[in-house]
Amino acid sequence: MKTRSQRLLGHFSVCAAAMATVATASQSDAAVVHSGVINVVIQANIDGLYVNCQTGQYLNGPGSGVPGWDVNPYGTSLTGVSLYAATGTGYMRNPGAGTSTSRTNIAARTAIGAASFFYGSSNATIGTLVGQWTANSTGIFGFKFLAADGLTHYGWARMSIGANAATRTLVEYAWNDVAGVTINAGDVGPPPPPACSGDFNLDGFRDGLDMAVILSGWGTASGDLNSDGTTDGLDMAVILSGWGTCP
Ligand SMILES: [Ca+2]
Ligand SMILES: [Ca+2]
Repeated sequence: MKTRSQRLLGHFSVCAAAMATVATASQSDAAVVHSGVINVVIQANIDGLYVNCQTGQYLNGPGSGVPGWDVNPYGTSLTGVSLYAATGTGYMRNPGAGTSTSRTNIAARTAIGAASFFYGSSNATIGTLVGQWTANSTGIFGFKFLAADGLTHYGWARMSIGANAATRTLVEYAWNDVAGVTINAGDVGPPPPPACSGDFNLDGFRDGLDMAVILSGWGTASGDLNSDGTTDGLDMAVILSGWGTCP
């Protein structure tokens, strides 16, 4: 159980603050917003780690340090990590587990959305049953939360468990910035745009130095830019079409 003051630090009271905060999480053009790999230790006490998915802010407690927080793993147990829920937030039950307990460890690509079952405050328990967590391994929990738009959004977080549940790390998380739309566990959105294709020596230019790599690799895969397995005029064309300074 958390203290009364912590309970009052729910999401609604700080929505305005969240809306006024400049987003710092990396965001692609698509709907999935990914934190990147953050690997932040979740402290083992009654506060734990508070995360505001939308602003990208996270901090080991108290919750007053993270306005509008959405996700809060905490606790001192060696056998399970407690997950505390703000108003409108919930943690997903593993769809393969029974309905009697809040099993949170879900497989990669599991759909997290309106059809999922969510608990409020929940528990990530170490054990051998479906949906439980394993020491010295990494798992995913799905969640929903109210974003600054006041609507339900779905997300996932990857948590690494050490020798016991009191040793744990939040590895990364992602959420769907389109309200009500499913996100799949582990989905980080589309890959970043390719680096300056053809800049073999990474000097920021596509020029004769890179063309030399094409020529020296001619007929082999070593200068292959279009992924057809060989180096030829098609790869030369990639460099010529982007000749000069990389964008
Ligand atoms: Ca170059
Ligand atoms: Ca090629």
